[in-house]
Amino acid sequence: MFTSTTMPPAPDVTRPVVNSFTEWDPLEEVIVGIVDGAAFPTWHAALPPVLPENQHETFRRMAGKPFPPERVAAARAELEQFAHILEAEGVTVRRPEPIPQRQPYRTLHWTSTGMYAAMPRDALLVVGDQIIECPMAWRSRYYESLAYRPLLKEYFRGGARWAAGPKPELSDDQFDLCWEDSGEQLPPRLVVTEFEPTFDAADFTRLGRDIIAQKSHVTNEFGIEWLRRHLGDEYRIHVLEFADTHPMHIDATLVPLAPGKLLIHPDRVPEVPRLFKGWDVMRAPRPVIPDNHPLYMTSKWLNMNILMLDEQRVVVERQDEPMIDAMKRFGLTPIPCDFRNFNSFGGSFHCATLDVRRQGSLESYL
Ligand code: DAV
Repeated sequence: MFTSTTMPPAPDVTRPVVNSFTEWDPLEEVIVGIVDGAAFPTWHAALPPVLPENQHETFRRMAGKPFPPERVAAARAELEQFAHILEAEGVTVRRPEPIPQRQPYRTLHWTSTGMYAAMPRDALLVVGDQIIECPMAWRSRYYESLAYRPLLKEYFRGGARWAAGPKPELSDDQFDLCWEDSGEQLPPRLVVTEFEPTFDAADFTRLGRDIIAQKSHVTNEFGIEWLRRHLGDEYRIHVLEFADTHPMHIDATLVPLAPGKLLIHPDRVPEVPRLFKGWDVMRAPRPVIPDNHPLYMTSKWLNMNILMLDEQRVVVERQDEPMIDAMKRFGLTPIPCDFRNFNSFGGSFHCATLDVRRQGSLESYL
């Protein structure tokens, strides 16, 4: 286990401790999530719109109970391997501190238990030299960012800007309690209302001055507007709509790989958005995860959820040969890593990480 108390080596070039403007500038420091104590969340109306149909019964039955220990152990081992691979590539790896996930907490309106600190990409957004704690829409994720507080404090002391979206009440007004699946209808009916701002960082993808966002079952217009105003005139947030009937997180739909290189979901992005005119576009190959492999929270399109170490090197799931081949054909250098057991918990390399520091500065690419 890597500890987050070891200080990272000082970088050769003085740049802010938090510095990341894109998904592809050369990576220097990254937070990798942990699955310690991972538990099924308390059942709530926000879950069924995004959980796979075949998991609803399990989530209702197992609410507040730990995920199967053998699955947690297998995912933990893959996370360790992933961390080793990143270190071997010259990246400093940091880890959150485990916090109790099954201990009930309460607010004025409701009680819940937690879930995990496996996906830093959802809870924290890095834009330039600032790190933002997201106002997440799931009650089970209300305190998730606490696992990262030792790191946030350290980065702040090191000169980073540290901010947080307004903590949402997540009262019943925040949710469409009569939500029903709108089937293939687009745009889909979303479970989150405009009561207060909510967003997960994973509904945004960064290309320097331009940030692409989507509305989803966790990210509302109010949340996007809060972020737009918070970031100010230096950034342009573009809200795109995709052919995704159950949107939650953009990072298995539209994935910028490098300047001029874009990976898209072949069905959810039937037409390349005009913003990307002139870019080389690769349609993701169909995922190869077998049907009997448990995916508690997502579709199989996690094959797209890659991590760029720079404009060339990309971490890809080892068994995902079609994606490895596609990346090579696209001129990239895939670094294979076993991650299928981690995938069960709802994400892959992009979800499991937060790029705290990359080289580079604020530029325009669109
Ligand atoms: O395709 O089910 C996965 C994104 C996870 N952050 C999907 C979305």
